[in-house]
Amino acid sequence: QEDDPTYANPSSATISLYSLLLLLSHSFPSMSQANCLADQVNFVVGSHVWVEDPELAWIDGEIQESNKDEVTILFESDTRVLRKSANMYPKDPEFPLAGVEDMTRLAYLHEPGLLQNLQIRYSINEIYTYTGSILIAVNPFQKLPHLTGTSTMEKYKCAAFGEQSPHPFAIASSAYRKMINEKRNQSILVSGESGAGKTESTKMLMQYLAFIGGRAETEGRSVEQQVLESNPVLEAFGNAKTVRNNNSSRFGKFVEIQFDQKGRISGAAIRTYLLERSRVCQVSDPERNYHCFYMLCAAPKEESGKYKLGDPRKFHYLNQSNSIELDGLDDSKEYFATKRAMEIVGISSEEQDAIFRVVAAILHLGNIDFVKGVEEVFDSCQPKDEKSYFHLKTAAELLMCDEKSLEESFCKSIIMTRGDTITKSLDPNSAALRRDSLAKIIYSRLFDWIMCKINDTIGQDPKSNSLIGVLDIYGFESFKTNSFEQFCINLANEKLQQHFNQHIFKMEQEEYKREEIDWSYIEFVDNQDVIDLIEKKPVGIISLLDEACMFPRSTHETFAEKLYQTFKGNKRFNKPKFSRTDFTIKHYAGDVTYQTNLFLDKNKDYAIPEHADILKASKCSFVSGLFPPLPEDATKSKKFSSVATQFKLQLQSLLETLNATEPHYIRCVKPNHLLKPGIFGNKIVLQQLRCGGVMEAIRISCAGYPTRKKFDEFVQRFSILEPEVMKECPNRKTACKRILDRVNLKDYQIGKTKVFLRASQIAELDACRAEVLGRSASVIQRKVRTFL
Ligand code: AD9
Ligand code: MG
Repeated sequence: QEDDPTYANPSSATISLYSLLLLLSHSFPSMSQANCLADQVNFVVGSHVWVEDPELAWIDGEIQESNKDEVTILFESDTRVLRKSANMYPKDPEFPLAGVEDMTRLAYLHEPGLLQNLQIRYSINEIYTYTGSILIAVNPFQKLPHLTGTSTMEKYKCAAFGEQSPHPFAIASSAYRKMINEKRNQSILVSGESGAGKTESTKMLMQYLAFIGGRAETEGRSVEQQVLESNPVLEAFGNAKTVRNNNSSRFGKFVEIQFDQKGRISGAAIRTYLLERSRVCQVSDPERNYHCFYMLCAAPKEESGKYKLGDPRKFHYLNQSNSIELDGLDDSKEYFATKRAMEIVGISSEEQDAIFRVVAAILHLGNIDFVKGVEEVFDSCQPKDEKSYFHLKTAAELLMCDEKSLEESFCKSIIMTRGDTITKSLDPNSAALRRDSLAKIIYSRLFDWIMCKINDTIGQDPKSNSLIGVLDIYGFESFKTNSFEQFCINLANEKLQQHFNQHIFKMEQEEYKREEIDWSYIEFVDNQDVIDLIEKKPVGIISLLDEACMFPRSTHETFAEKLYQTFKGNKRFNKPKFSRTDFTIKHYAGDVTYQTNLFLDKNKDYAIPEHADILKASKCSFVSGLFPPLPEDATKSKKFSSVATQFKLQLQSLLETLNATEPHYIRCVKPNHLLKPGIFGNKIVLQQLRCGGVMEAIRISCAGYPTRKKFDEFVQRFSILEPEVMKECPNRKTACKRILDRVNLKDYQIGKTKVFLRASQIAELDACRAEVLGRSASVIQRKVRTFL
């Protein structure tokens, strides 16, 4: 089963976005939007075409007959009669057997050609391919030794970009060289859907940068080693098994590596984004909670015993799922590896102990159940039984806080009114929710602490003025049900997409300038309107959400109602017909419908005051340090901290950083949902190329001159159209022009080294060529026959 049932298919929406993303200008009025992508088909009998197929995306066949409206096509499995208006593209008759390393070298730059190229290369374990300067990386789901290791890094160290096969090392090498030579900060943006290979690619980039920017071993424990070891530490606390990836990063990450005058790594700063908190308390089968919980349970008895841990199946936060052990992952080994990495990044053994105490305390908190209380009060509750009291006591001991107050903080709520406080008893359900919210806030503070600690240890180099940033961030998400997390993730993707489009657009212009041809015809409309819908102040979705969170009587229904009123008529916003609380956003990569029911809860980022007070008073300075006091004068709106607004600000600052760098892009692609090697699902890949902006990049290029051929290549392929051309024109450039004039092509351009052709022109040239070849073939046949 190749299709992921939970993944909505946004392809139809994507097609309608052709018109939104690119407006072709006046100079191209007759061409339909869809056509800009491809070269028109010449329905010549005997020519090969790609035909859209609902299951396989594209299949190729040969035209057998061509009538007024219909064509008969012979496929490998059958023959079909199709209307000429069906989606068809010409197939390159000269497609290289092993594919091409750079898609822009394909004669036909269209979806089926791109897919064919990636598939051919994947089948021979060439998982990396360029599209111009973008690297596409298709996850091999197996170790490929010919693509890793020091000897491979050595190869890229001395090679100019394009000299060696496509590879993340080539991207890192190019970024490093540009940083040194042009004194410009660089960034490498890695994106793709879950399990596509972002984190693995990021680690390769960091490994390569540590390799070229590292010190000799004799110089002692080095910054680069700490930078590399930050990965396993963050993975232990921020990664988990999900249905999509056994080692899924549940946070985004931007690592800024700083270099000194000599190009050696001198410091680093790590920023993380939006850790998924709900996972701490809620895991659905067959997923797992964060790796660190299982590691600690699997630690040697004397260690796990210290925290009163043991079999993970005994803990509610872990046993909601049956997935406990993972194939190929030894949690007890991971425990030691994580401790070693923690030591390298400067986390002392006392601090490690405190971290593990907090992790264990969270598991014990999860095992406190509540039942209705014996008090004669409406809605009261208390811990359920001996076992629950034991876990409450253990959690309090591990957190070094007062057990009784902890219990009360779950079972009672203190309501502040003007000058008065009222204590309200809670029902068992509410108590369990308060328990979970404590677990989540502690865990997220713990994760932030670890990140800050790593940053402190590695240290920033104040003198550094050159850096390379590496971004490993979740790709566009569209599931059957989408909540607040998908909303934030997709906002990040909209912003990065805008950045990407602007960059690709600029690169195109630069190529045209280099070749000294006219580029004034491309107009480009971006996705600013979606970004405005989400984050514009004072009436973007985030502002309205924050407002709803601050207003005590708001519910998700009133929030949704407010959205419907405010964005009625907004062409990026829709209210689904049969829902009163969902809303749909028309994203660049497709429509996504969000369920608002948990939006308000998930957006609130504060510890319940009773919880904060208890933990602030902890005898363990590590625990109390996780809850610093709020400034006295903090107003209500300052006290209210919104996850979405924080994320929006983080994204703003990330984009400011990125805008001051020269970007490089790696688009990771997951070829199948079975996480197995050797399976390449056309539809799955295509959808990711669309969501990842690869199709957009190509569309931008199609708006101009998608086919570029070096003079040499052009003459080689088409001199048959003007056989004497080489004799008469010693200059290749004039030879190209002669050939083009001969077939009467208009509107092409000749640059300094290449011929630039419009979208359908290569097909016209090929048709002429096929005709000439056909004619000469029949002449030969005739001659042979006469001879016989
Ligand atoms: V997520 O959004 O964090 O859930 P990623 O980061 O995109 O996702 P990851 O890098 O973790 O995916 O890759 C998933 C799995 O694919 C890895 O655990 C490896 O088993 C496998 N993988 C990915 N890239 C490579 C590679 N270059 N070589 C071998 C790979 N295996
Ligand atoms: Mg990852």
